[in-house]
Amino acid sequence: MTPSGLVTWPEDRVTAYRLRGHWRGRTLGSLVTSWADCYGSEVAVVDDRRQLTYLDLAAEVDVLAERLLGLGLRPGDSIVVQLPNCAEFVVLMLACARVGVVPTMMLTAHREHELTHIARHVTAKAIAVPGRVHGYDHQALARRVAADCDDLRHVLVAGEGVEPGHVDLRKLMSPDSQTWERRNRLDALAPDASDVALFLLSGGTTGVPKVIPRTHNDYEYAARHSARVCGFDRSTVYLVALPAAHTFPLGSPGLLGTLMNGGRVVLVPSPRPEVAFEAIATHRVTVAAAVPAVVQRWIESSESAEWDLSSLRLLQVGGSRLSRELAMRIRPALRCALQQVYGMSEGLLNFTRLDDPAEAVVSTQGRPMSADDEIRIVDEHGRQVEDGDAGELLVRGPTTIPGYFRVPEHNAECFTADGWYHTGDIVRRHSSGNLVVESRVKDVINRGGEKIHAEEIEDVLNRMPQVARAAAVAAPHRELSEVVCACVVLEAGQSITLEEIRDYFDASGMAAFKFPERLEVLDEMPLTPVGKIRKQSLRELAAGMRTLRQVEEVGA
Ligand code: OOB
Repeated sequence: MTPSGLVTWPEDRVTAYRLRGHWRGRTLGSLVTSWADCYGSEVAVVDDRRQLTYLDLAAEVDVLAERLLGLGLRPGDSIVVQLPNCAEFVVLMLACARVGVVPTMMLTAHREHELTHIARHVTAKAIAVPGRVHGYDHQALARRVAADCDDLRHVLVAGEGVEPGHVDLRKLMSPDSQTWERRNRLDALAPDASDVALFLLSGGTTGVPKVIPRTHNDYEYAARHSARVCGFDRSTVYLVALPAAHTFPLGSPGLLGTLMNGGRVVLVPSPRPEVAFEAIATHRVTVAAAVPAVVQRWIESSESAEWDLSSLRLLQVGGSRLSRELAMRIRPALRCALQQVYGMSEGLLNFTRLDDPAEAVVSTQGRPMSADDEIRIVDEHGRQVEDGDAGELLVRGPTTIPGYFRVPEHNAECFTADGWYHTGDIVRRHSSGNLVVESRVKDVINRGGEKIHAEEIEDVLNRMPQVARAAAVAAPHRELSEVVCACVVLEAGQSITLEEIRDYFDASGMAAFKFPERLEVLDEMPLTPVGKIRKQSLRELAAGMRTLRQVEEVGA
């Protein structure tokens, strides 16, 4: 059973995707048992506490699935999942899939503002958190969120010191003897493959939360087919160093694509070079996924590192634009092949292919995974541009959602009547046939791969008593590519510092990666003739290209 408020694909495309064998009618939960049958005592999942074979994984998934039902959770109910990279994350996500409970994937960096907003939007019945991470008390956070969300009844904790009233997730998943009866019972309860398997988040949590419902059918296809494109097989040892809740390491092909092929998933809590390199050396990792900001640090550290990285065959890079210059340094420094991944949680996945010419691999962001991904590159009037010209990318296909969850008015803006999703990315087609991402039209700041909606930052800035009017734009940053720049006009007689702004964001319960890192105090907001804030002028100002006076003169 799927939660209401869901936009579904039109019947003709459903039929086509089934007939072509993309959508197989298999739920993610049902895969776990077939993996156990195929790969049995091979190691499936490794984290810093333990390792699980495929048989262990299936046993824990089944036990947890049944106990989730025992807590009163029902098919279609959602659990907000805020777990770091650990085996419990994998077991919980698959246990949910086994019985049709829907995990909503949040980041450990998220705080009260994000968690409460999203928990309410999906009517979450439970929240899963770690104990402490870097000294931060997630149980206290979960308690505050639960107090603000009427439907949220259970706090599940994967960690030490589980507090009274909270549920110990590790105990909940510890298997008794695995019985065929349980397996059969759960098989009989399996959800429909066209139901929602998980909710992903798109960047911000503005007034209109963009929660992305991914069905079993489409997510299973994305992971399975992308694993084929990326050459995953039984020898694949895949490193999850980015947050596992992000669709890149989760299902593009990520940990799911690895498990589907009988490979091994290694989870580490952070992409820091010393942590990732130790895991690569210890577990003989063959494939890793990273964002450009992480690649930069890995390359810099590889020169002085004493770790043996010789097992690494493929580095997948995506999430934000990889410069050609950085791309060129990957093979000499890390001695592995590069694959660029231009994807989106909304579904479409583009990859450079393993046999693409070297030039296309370093200078393009790849092409769609599926032969049935339809793409159009259009100008501002929605007309197709000349081949090779830049325009906005529109897409529809077997992995691209037909709408966000419970936001009909917003869907009318982001999707055309005939189902094309406006990606907001400006792309052009390269002579190789691959796509190059040039810029974007949507008002998003891409901080090292984390997407931040400008509007969300502006809402907080505008609440500050010192601020008369505010705008948030991207300021360029050498490593992270972009950071948040707050542009403010002050109330008469007021002053403000970046420190004060950051403290205010902290007190508002915002995730730290959204805190402004640059501040421009302006006498007046540059406006367009219709009175909208002229963001382009502010971006140029934040880039230190011109003074505002010059910008106004030029841009008037
Ligand atoms: C991935 O997913 P999201 O949902 O966090 O962000 C999607 C947006 C894209 O629309 C684009 O603006 C940007 O992130 N992006 C890239 C890129 N990959 C994503 N921009 C330039 N170059 C790239 N290679 O970021 C995501 C999802 C699945 C796989 C990989 C990344």
